[in-house]
Amino acid sequence: MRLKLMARWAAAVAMLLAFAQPALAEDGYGLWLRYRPLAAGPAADLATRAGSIETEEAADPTIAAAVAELRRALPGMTGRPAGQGGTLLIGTPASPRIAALGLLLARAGDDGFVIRDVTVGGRRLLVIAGNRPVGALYGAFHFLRLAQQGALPARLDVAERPRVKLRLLNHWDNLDRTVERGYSGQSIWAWWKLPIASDPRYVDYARANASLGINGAVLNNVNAKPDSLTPDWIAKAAKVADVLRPYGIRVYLSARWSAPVELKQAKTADPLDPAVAAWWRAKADEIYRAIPDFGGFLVKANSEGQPGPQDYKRTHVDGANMLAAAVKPHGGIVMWRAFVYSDVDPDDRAKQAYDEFKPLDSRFADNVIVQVKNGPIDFQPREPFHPLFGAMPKTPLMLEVQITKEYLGFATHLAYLAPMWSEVLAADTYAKGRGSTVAKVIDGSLEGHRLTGMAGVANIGSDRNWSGSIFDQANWYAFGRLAWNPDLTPQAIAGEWARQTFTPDPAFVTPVTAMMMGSRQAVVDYMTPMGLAHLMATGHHYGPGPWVGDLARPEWNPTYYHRADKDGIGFDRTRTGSNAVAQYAAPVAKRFADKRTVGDDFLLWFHHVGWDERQPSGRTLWEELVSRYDRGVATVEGMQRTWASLAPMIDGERAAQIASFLVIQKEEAIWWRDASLAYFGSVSGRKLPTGVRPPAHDLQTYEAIRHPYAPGHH
Ligand code: BDP
Repeated sequence: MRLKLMARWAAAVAMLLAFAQPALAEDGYGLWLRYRPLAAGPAADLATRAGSIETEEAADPTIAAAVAELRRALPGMTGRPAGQGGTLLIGTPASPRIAALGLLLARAGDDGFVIRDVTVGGRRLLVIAGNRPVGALYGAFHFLRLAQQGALPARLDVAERPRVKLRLLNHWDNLDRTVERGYSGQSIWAWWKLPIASDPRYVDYARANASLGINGAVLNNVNAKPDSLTPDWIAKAAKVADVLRPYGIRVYLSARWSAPVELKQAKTADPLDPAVAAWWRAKADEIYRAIPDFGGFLVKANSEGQPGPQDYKRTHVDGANMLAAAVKPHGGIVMWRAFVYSDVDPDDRAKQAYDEFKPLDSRFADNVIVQVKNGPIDFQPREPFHPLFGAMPKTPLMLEVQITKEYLGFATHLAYLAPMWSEVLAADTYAKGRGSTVAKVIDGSLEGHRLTGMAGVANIGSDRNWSGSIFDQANWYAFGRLAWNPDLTPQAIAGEWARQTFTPDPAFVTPVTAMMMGSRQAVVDYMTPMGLAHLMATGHHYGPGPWVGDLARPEWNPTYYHRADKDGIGFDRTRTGSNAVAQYAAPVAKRFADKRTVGDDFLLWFHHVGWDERQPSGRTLWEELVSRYDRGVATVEGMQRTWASLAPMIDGERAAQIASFLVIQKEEAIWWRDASLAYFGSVSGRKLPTGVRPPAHDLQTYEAIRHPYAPGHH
């Protein structure tokens, strides 16, 4: 009996030790690469299998980076000095020991890896191999991802390869180190000190990206300055490229269309003018001399006042193909953005990209890929998938999502975005019948495209915790994981992130994952429920502004998007309205066009609905909206409670920051709810249902709120 008790007691202590976090300073800098001590069992197992790291390719910088990462990680996790225990061999078939193993590396493709426990000469060996060094590097990070989560399978046999070729961060970073829509400090690129002084942070940035398989970074804002193409700035970019290169990350630049004119080196930027084409060719040659593996250009043209080929009565094709020809001899590409909305007032902004780009299908050069935002308007908390995904079969399309939370509460609101991105990736375009998902469009499998990609607008800055908040790190993480494999589930990604970032203890991971999974819907509910969109305040986009209706262009105004009047609310995009539904394949259009089948996520996106129209719940639309705003606030309150119960399980520093940000989120959720209800109540003339808390202030008070110093706007 006593023995039994003692055994139980010992087991309990072991459990406690297993999950107890040492009192190490945790400020978030380590991201998901913390490599903290594992529980005794997994630590011993890891040491037995990977105590000493060996390679025959140490001269390769990428293999060297992989070995360095393993050596940095393993002693911390196993609690044993490096060099003891079992052997981990890493490399490519260039290594005779690896070549001899016959690992079936075809499964790894160009960029993937195989991780296997094998037995050689009676000795057990753990092998991480790729066909190219970068694959081995990804394999090393994948191995560490598995190990950090607690327990490795008894026999490892993993083979993975990325589904998408270009897995890119788009930095909206300006040359003065401000960041457009950035909420995490300054740009991490300390341009002014480059190219002479680098920064150790660039290496940690590269490690974090490589751990996810991110293989490219556009360094500067899509609203680009011509200066970034001058020799001085090319030298700075080249220095960054040198640091990122061993980690398999290529550098790209956003190009300003009118650069040749603004730099006073050409009289025009007309893409069909031979002198202009020659200027870009020479510019590309110059860049490639400094950055031999330069990835290519990202271009925002004829959108939001940016210059472009249309200024010369030319098309996106003329522009993109001219640039593509300049980088082609060097193997570069052009990512041409479809995010266009121009100075001409469209009847429905949601239709413009499709109208402009669809007729151009099949006309782009083979090293051009068109970059399409997830939804037809602009990174709103929820949008239907962009109709172009089902409409340009002959053109490679890449998906652009926004990791930085311009429209989802900046850095302080906890909103895990993987559910939003997965919703789009899983959306069925019906372009070639059922199952033609956006994921299959962007991974090239639907139409057999080889140039494929996914880009995320980075949320990375100079803040010590990189992303402005700990939970925003999960969005960087989730972006990389989904770009690697668009079919991973948001739930699984949240789990692996939480285990590595905090602790593998299921008592923590299960509730935190549930909290993350519900967080984006909460934002939808308290900001823009039921298909509403673009209701934020002007300029900085901080807080609610549904009443704004006096801006110069119609489609800048929230009133343009919600169309609320005394009878109803919502944008009629059916045949009786703008007919944007017609841009979708027939089965999708049919579903969206019918109020009974569209579903309440997109009801007001596609329909103008009477305030008193009954919803499936039995409530009127007005009552339903009210209940959504309340649900959003209640979810945030629930998140606060969850966090209060979990916080003691992690370090005080991160726990306290998260708790304080949840206070901000709750206040702002209430602000959104109250201001929106005050406004829509005044427009509709409907009273709040009994028992519902009235807004704290009157409408005028909300309308008068100004925030001239809100971050991120330039
Ligand atoms: C909008 C942002 C703006 C960007 C634009 C873009 O408000 O700052 O320049 O997207 O994607 O959402 O180009």
